[in-house]
Amino acid sequence: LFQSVEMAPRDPILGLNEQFNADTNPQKVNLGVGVYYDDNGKLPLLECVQKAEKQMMEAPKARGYLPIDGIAAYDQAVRGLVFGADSEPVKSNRVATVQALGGTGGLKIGADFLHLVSPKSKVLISDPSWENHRALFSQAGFTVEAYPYYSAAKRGVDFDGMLTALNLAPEGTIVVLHACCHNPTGYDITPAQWDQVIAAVKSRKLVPFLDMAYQGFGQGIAEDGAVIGKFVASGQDFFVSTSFSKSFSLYGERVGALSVVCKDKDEAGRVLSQLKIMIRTNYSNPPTHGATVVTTVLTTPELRALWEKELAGMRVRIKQMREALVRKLKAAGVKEDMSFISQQIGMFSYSGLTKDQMVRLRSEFGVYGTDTGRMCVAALNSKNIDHVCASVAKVLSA
Ligand code: PLP
Ligand code: TYF
Repeated sequence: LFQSVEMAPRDPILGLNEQFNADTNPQKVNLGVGVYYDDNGKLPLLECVQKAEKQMMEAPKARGYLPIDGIAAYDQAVRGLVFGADSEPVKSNRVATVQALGGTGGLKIGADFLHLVSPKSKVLISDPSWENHRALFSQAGFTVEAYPYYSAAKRGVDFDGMLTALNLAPEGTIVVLHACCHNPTGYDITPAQWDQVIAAVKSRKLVPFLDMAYQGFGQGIAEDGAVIGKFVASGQDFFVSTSFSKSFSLYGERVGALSVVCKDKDEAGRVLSQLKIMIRTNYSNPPTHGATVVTTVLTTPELRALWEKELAGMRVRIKQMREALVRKLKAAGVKEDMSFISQQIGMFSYSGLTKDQMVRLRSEFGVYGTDTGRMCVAALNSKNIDHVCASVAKVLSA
């Protein structure tokens, strides 16, 4: 049975971790995977999470099966965060939300459901995008193509290219959009450009699928979520996947969600019933711990305020690292203008370095980024940044 099974390629990002772990260079720095580390290079355990867990331990609960769509209070808290508790679609009960296994789980439930209702549609992802977008929608049975997004020449978004591609897409095409903090480039479109994208998507009758994995890492929780309000105002049906992996530093708990904005309550009820089948046939129902933590934090005013403060702390530290990177690269002798790094947003920087340069960074200096030149700025700290800057300067100078 397995004789002809071929070895699958490693995940280009997660595979780097294995290589990093095996590296004996004492100065090694992992800027590969998109994970936020604090200034001591440690994965943070947020105080709001610790307090919520303490509260949960004080009144321990048995762990029965959860409903298929997850903890009701969690789904409600997600709707409140993503759309606003008093927003029209939430008040009208026309948003179907299910708890999911991370943002990836939300995307996959959405992809499986879309394949059920619209199997012939094509999926468009950004060029480049988080590679799992392509893999996941392909695995769900779709043909996946890309719309132009990043222009190396412009060091920014090829917005004309993006808009042209959307305007040429056949009706029903599913368009995956990064709600904020574009992965991998670090370049977002402006609010005015969002208006144009939304108008194009609506007039071409495309199906928008917003991936929100970094809410709070750009400008702020509300600012980063503003695009959702714009889609609601445009009066379209759309999908939103939510991830709390980064914003709660709860990577391993797999806490996320999928929300589908429908025309009315009746439609949302029918959509929810189908989403539940997708879940039921995959893993029956989701786990309790992470979602209970997030619900406790989001619904307890002091913990919510603490979370917002801690998330702001992560956001501000990343911005400081971007500025330090620009300054220290210059001080290390880099002639090119690297100020674009502080115009980028979120956890990543597309550095503009070539594959050969990235390979040299790894093999000669123990500095790990992806072959595409992406570096996770959120893994820089006051102790490793000088080594990173000196290494980049050496690689760029020869
Ligand atoms: N979408 C994007 C753009 C991401 O960068 C990530 C990162 O992991 C995810 C989705 C998946 O999030 P999660 O780890 O919660 O599944
Ligand atoms: O882009 C990243 O680095 C994160 C983490 O298959 C990640 O989104 C990377 C690859 C992957 C799953 C998560």
